[in-house]
Amino acid sequence: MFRKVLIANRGEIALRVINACKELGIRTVAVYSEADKHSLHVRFADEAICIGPPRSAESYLNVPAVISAAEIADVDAIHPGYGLLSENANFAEVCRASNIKFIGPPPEVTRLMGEKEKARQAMKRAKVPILPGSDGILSSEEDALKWAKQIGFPVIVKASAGGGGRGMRVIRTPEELPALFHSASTEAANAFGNGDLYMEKFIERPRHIEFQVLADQHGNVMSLGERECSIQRRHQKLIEEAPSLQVTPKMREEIGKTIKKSLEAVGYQNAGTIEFLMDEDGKLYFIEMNTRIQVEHPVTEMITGLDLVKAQLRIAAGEKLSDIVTEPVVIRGHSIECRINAEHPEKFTPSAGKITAFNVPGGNGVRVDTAQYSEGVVPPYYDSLIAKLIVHGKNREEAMDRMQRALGMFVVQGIHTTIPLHQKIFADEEFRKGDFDTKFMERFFEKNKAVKE
Ligand code: MV4
Repeated sequence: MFRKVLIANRGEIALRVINACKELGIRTVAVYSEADKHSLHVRFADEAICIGPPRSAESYLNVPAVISAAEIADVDAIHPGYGLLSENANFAEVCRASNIKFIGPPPEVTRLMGEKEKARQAMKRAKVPILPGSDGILSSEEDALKWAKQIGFPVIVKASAGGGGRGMRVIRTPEELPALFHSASTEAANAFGNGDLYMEKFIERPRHIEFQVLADQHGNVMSLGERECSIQRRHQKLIEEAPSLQVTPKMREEIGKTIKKSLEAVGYQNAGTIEFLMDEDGKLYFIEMNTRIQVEHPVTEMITGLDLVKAQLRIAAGEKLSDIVTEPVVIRGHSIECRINAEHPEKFTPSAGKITAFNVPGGNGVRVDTAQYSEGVVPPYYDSLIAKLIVHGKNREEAMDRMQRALGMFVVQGIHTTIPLHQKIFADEEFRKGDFDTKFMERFFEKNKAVKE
């Protein structure tokens, strides 16, 4: 096992990794920006090194600064958390060249999955179901029109280097194709430095369902079931749950087997998530893969009893999956996570500042992952996630009732948060039935006549 690990992140996930390291007897090194001097990840790590000014580009995303800290502290490995450098293949390569273990997949695999169109073709070869779509990058407007006619309108063009909805356009008629093709490509080129687009059949009301996987460094891959992540707004997830009411044990097993084969074929390692869209007929189609630990990993931990971050560390240290997951994985009960963001609950504008009062709920079946505390400050420079409220119950009903109880006891004063929004969602009938898709939040705001912009 590693002797010492640097955590190249901040906030709740930095603390989450520190927790896992402490339980495995690993020394921890925090890095922090000037804005995070009083953060809990700095306080609870064994050592802490300031790596630069507040802006992420000058601190948490500054590869030479992070690597220098790792060398000064003499660590064996770096855990990147999520976001920031976690899916940066160049960073993983620098780690490799510096003889520091990057806790994640090899850079080659990260790079493959980062090129969405290549990832799609790789999954297709491995017999994972994909949506009807273009065979490769669209070479021109004419090529796009040819594919659209073959696939059938509506179609969607997506940036191959993309993610998060940028460089994406839904095209419903041949007439609107030229303008949308060019605006998507320009947007992608500006955002990612690469204007390459591919095309898929557009699903009007998909559900977003993702599968958690673990893979060791000896070629063994294991699927840990799915999470339902359709409750999103502007490509930001708000609520995640596991298992999905729409995935039957048979589907779970079949998709699990296919995933296992496909990730063995690409040489996947460590934790990862395979994203699917579910169409109106309940069929699942691969859309992309995330090569990191995700924000919503706790819901999978709650229903499987596994510790995914500890598993990441043990895998990276060379342990076999069969020594980490020693019993058959059984899905127990139901888990839901609410993302508590420092945001105006309806306008979704960031709300930075000092937290004047902070009461975290607890009790049976409640888990809170946070790095916030009373009198602490939410800086304006970073992601607005300040806490994750996770519940576990014997079934979805109990989990929802527990969430409502816990939301009512979660007090955050001094800044705006999404807590009131979550309370309204958990009182919504459509949500409680579990019958929703990725358009749920649009309908929800319409129903509640809330301020939209
Ligand atoms: C789609 C789609 C419908 N059809 N692909 C949005 C982000 C990106 N990762 C994938 N996205 C979508 N891809 C096809 N072929 C609809 C979306 C989509 C979406 C997906 C998941 C969760 C929320 C979403 C919100 C809007 C659009």
